[in-house]
Amino acid sequence: MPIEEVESTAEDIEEMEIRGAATIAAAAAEALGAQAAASDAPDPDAFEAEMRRAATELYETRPTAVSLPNALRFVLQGMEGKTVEAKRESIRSAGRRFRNDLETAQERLGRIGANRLRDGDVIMTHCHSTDALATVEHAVSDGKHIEAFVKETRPRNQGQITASQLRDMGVPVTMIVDSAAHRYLNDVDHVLVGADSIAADGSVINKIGTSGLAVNARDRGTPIVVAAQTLKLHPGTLTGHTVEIEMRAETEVISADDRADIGEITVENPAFDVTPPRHIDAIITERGQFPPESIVSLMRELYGDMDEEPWTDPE
Ligand code: RI2
Repeated sequence: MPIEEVESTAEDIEEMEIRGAATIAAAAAEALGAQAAASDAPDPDAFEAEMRRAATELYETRPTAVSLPNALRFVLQGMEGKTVEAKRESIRSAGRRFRNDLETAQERLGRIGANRLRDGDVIMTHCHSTDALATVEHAVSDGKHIEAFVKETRPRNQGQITASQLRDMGVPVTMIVDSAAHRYLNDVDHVLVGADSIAADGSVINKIGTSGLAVNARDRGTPIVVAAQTLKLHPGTLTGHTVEIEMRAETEVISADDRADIGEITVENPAFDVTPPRHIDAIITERGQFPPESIVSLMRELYGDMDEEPWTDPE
C-alpha cells in the first residue's frame, strides 16, 4: 500500500511550499482524492486502511491550522460503498465537493466582509490570508477605494504575498516592519486578519504577532476584524482540548552563521499566537458576522457530534 500521492503534498505542507489554512485544506483533500484514484488496494478493508494512513500522514504535517483535520474528516466521512471501486469514487467525489464548498464559502465570506469596508477605508494586514483578501477583493469590485498598511510579518515575510496580491487588485500599499504597527494604527480604519483556528471561547489562533497587534489596535481604538470560514472552527475545543502552537525551525529567525557569531543563545520560533475574544470586534464567516463570544453556537451546530479523528485505526 504505497501512499506516494500524499507524500509529496505532505512534504510541501511541512516545508510551507503549500501554506495558508484554506490552501492547505484544499491540497489535503486533493491529495486524498489522488491517493484513492491511484490505489491498488486488493479489497475494501485494505483500501480503508490505506486512506486512513494517507490522512494520518497529512494530519501530522502542521498542528495548528484546524482546516487540515477538518478537510480530512470531511473527505473520509464521505467514504461509502462496499467495493473498492465504490469507496474510491466516493472519496474522489467528497474531495471535489470539499474544494467546491471551500471556494463557495470564501466567495460568500468575501461578500459579507466587504460590507464592513467603506469607500476610502484604510486597512492594516498581518501575514497573508486568502479569507481576509477575499473581503478586500469584493469591496474593490464594488467600486470602493481601499488602501492598506501591510506588516511584513517576520520571520517568513508573508506580508510580501499580501502586498503583491493587493497591488494586483489596484490597492495602494504601504509596507511596514512589524514593530511600526502602533505608529500607524491611528491612520487605519480596520485591522483585518485571517485565522488558522478559532476556539470555542472565541479566541483566535493566527500568525505570531496577531495578539500584540490586537492589543495595540485596542489601545488606539481601531477595530480588529477576523475573516475566517467555518472550516477554521476547532471542534476539539468544544470538548476541552487546546490548540497546539507549532514551533518552527530556529533558522527561520537567525542564520546559523549569525547565531554562531553571537555565541550561546536560545532561539524560539512559535508560528502562531492566541488572541483572546475581548480584543476582537468581529469574526466574519460565510454564515455571517459573529461577535467572537457567540461563535460557540455556530461551532456546536456545525461540528457538535462528530468523530474527531476518523483516521485513527478503529481496532
Ligand atoms: P487563509 C496562515 O498561516 C496565516 O496565519 C493566515 O492568517 C492563515 O494561514 C489563514 O490563511 P501559514 O500557513 O486560510 O502562513 O485565510 O503559517 O488563506
